[in-house]
Amino acid sequence: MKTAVKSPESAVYRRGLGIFLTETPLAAAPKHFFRPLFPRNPHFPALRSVSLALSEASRRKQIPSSKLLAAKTVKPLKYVSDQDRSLMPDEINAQWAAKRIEGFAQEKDGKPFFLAVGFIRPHLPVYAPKKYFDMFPLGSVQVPVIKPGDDADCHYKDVYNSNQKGLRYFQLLKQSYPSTEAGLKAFTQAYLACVAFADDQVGVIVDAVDRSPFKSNTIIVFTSDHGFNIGPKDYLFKNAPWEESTRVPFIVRAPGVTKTGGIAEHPIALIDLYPTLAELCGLEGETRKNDQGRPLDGHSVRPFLTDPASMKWDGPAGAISMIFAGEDSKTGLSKEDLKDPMKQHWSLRTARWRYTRYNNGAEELDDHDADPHEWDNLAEVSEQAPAKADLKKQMLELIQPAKSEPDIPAVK
Ligand SMILES: [Ca+2]
Repeated sequence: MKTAVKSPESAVYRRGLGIFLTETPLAAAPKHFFRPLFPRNPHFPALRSVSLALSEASRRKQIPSSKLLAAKTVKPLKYVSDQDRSLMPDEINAQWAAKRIEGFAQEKDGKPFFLAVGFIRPHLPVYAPKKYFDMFPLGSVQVPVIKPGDDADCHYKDVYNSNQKGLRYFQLLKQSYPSTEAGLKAFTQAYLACVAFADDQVGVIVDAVDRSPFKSNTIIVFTSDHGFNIGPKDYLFKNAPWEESTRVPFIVRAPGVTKTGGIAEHPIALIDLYPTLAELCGLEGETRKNDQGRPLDGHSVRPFLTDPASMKWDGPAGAISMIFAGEDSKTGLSKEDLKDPMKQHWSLRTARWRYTRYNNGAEELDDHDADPHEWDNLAEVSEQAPAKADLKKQMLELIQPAKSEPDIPAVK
């Protein structure tokens, strides 16, 4: 098949709002540095053409391409060798944050600070400098445990068409390598390389905190907005309701509160981050800016930080994830439907169960005590009907907005 995307002569990758273009021809850079995700598929060239990337940036920022170039938000990438090259976006972010922490120390004004630092990797495309690929030789890479035909009792394909990214990417990966396992190995190696690369960047910031006067009074939280499904259920992407896609790291270092190495088992959700930080920092009072705001949701996870073995807290028994139904949907959603929480797909994870409910009413029920890979959908097993009904009730309580909310006057 032919593609409209021409084989690029320059390499491109995103840097937050900006974009790098290479000065060197693609062949001059090591292939692992700009690794093609689907090497045998022309629809996924390793690197998109400059004009395509520029037009995308232009569309996103709503600025003409010529202005982007003139404003130098698009910069050439220098690559001579791994030792002599432009920094990658995440490296720039990490170094910026480390410098900022040094700056806070020099200010000596005694004011507390909040610093949020985002990293792109291991987001697609899974590019990282070669040394991180070398840490995971292909022969040593373990791919996820996959049961053939596992997707047969799932309902994802009932609500999404085959063009949906996770379904499409898995098929493309299969087509791009001599075998599915070879494709999954290559992808997993790249994913691990990106995780190791991101881990190093986190280290740059943690080291900066530890060198600073803030070491013993700074809370560090490391988390992510989603996981990634690498192959199980013939799916390769985020945006799936299953364990690997909905699970995120949630690592907290809170001096005087957490102990090194503690692992809590109770499910929590990212909505709990804000109340947790507020409690740890002793912040009280109104959280709304004006009358349009709503009371703060979520619950502090402090009970699990002080005692990881605890299963008791003020929050719910399960964590919910919403999967946006709008992209490549088979279920015919209107523009209004896309804004309606009840028209999306939802998944609830408790300590034992995962209960998933699609917007067409189809259900999946997984018993993690017996089936950690979520291979057997028990939603139609009659003995599990009471458990399923209870999980559905818990899910609806978490999704549906409260009928009435306390009338708290907002701070002006
Ligand atoms: Ca299955």
